[in-house]
Amino acid sequence: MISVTDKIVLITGASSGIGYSCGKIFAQAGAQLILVARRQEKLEQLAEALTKEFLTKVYLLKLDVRDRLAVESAINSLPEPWKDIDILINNAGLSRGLSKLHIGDFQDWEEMIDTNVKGLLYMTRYIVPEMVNRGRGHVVNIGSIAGRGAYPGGNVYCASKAAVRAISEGLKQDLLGTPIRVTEIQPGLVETEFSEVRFHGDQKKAKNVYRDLTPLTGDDIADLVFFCVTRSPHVNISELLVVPTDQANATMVHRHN
Ligand code: NDP
Ligand code: 8X3
Repeated sequence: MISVTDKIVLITGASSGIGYSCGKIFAQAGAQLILVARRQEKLEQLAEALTKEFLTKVYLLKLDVRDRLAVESAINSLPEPWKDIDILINNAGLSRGLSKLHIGDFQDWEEMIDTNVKGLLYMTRYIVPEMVNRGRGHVVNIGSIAGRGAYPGGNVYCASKAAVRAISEGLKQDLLGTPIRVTEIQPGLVETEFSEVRFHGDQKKAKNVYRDLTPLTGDDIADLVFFCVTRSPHVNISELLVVPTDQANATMVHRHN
């Protein structure tokens, strides 16, 4: 196992769910964190908690990953000690709606593609060249079980996560010959703000997704991210599918009544 003490870890989507949990586990292990999201106050709350509990050095970036110029400027203007990003966790993402494709909402589509695909590409494009120059780094992309096959109403979200899968595979190929590692994690059902966002704030619909089953938690996924990045440098975990015991695939779940 390799240590992440004093490593610089940039986490997108750190204001909630899986990204928030990643912040906690890396802070506990002594890493320094660049926390990225649009909701500054949520980032501040996490930063305050981590600083208090683990004396973590934290740099906050209020950033919309869909905005290429903002991403470019934010990464290029990181102060000196923060420029050397060792681990990039491309986690920011969302689903919007569960409509049939032929009656889908254009804005929902734009939001998913711009965030899940283009945002991930922008972060990668602006950060990985320096990893290559320094000869060290690890990129962890949060894909989804949805990227392995579509499910009814999932259409564009599934397509965006299939893109994350292809981008991760392609990045690994393109970085072959460098020591940079690439991992894609593909979770099934994780109870976070994800379903609330998908259903535009409808908490009842969101709760129903996890009804009578035991979903994964953000901490479960953070634990796997941490596992992947702390393997020996010659070990690259390329993809990792993880589902709750109560889930077999994107459409088959076991509910306890
Ligand atoms: P949450 O909704 O809890 O967290 C999503 C995070 O992404 C938030 O911190 C949000 O922050 C951030 N985010 C969204 N859009 C942007 C943006 N344009 N720019 C910057 N940050 C953004 O959901 P999860 O933690 O569940 O989701 C994290 C990732 O995991 C996503 O990529 C999701 O697709 C994936 N995933 C989730 C699963 C699940 O069942 N929950 C299963 C498989 C994959 P803010 O709103 O403050 O910007
Ligand atoms: C999130 C999991 O099955 O809701 O990516 O698409 S699922």
